Amino acid sequence: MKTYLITGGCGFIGSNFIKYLFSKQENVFVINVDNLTYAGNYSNLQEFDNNKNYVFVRADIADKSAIEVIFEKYNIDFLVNFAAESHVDRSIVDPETFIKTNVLGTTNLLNIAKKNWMINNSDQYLEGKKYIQISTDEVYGSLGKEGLFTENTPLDPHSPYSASKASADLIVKSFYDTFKMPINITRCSNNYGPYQFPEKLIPLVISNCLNHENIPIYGDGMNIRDWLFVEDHCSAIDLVIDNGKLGEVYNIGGNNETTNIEMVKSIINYINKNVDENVDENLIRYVSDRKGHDRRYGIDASKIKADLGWSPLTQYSKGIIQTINWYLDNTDWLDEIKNGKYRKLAEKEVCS
Ligand code: NAD
Ligand code: TDX
Repeated sequence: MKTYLITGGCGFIGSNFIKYLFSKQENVFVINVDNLTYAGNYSNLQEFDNNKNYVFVRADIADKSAIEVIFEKYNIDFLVNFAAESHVDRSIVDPETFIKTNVLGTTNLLNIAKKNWMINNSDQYLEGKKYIQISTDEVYGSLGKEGLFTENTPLDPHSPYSASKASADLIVKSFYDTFKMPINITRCSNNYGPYQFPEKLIPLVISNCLNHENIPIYGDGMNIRDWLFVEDHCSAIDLVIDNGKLGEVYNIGGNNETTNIEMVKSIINYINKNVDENVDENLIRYVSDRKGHDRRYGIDASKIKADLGWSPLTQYSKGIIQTINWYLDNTDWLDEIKNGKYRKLAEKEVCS
């Protein structure tokens, strides 16, 4: 039985990852630490309420005593850090919150994991322990028309969000270089799928289509993102946890680049044909560009493919339809997430 401390498990990718873990093997114990910010939804994992191998703890990853108590109580094998402030637009308005969680929170987790896993202040660690930092392709900055990000591309973040993630990556790396702490860092491209907060482009477009609201396109709509179905991200992380070589960074991506406007139009057209003929491209509104807007992301995932045998299973054309249909089937989730009902429920009912 392996014990996973998952942080940020009530968010988009974390909740998909916990579902993935339990679907793949029953022989796991999961402690989900999440402080339920606006982006965290306790209800995403309510199906595990009565699972004896699942524990939810409401805590901030930057809270020393809360994290220490968890390490005292449980014999943690893997710490997988998903917890983060994750929205670029919010980081432009309020950078400090991003530094607190993404940089100081990560440092706190590293310090406490090191203290608990290191043997007698040496470079030796208890067998089988590992810290995995869930990072992003945004740390590499922006690409021109040609080329892809490899693990050796220099870090060149532009937004306070990506700068905070790059800072965290460097702190994680420093714990490997200085203390030989067992770590991996993963850097993934844009994810899409169920349970994504509707401030991010894909669920925002679906939600606005359903409500006949305008769809804001930043700048000329020609920025390019490399989309990966969230379950394929989860399978890659799972492989890195089990087989990633200590100290290594692994890029993860779907080799599926598209311009924002092309992607938005394809969603609108699918909804027009299959759901509501009153939804059409007239909803699109070109608005001022995001400050510091990265033009193009594209991941070279050849290292994780060659070294760990990973490959994505979901084609974008199928994954996007599956995703649109998930939001259509879960309009209650969309409505209630917007008014924060699930978070309020958790505040009342969940112990910390
Ligand atoms: P999200 O915003 O949906 O979820 C973040 C979760 O972390 C929420 O449940 C929130 O409550 C929790 N959280 C925030 N601050 C916390 C704190 N101080 N203490 C405890 N919990 C806290 O984010 P996501 O899209 O699921 O992203 C998860 C991770 O993956 C992030 O680290 C992000 O940088 C990275 N990532 C995301 C994408 C993407 O496309 N969404 C791509 C690559 C990497
Ligand atoms: O209303 C919008 N209009 C628009 O044109 C929004 C919300 C976004 N956009 C553009 C900006 C980006 O070019 O769409 C693209 C995607 O935007 P987001 O969904 O905000 O994602 P992005 O900024 O690319 O970052 C995402 O992927 C990498 C996640 O939010 C990050 O957490 C992850 O690290």
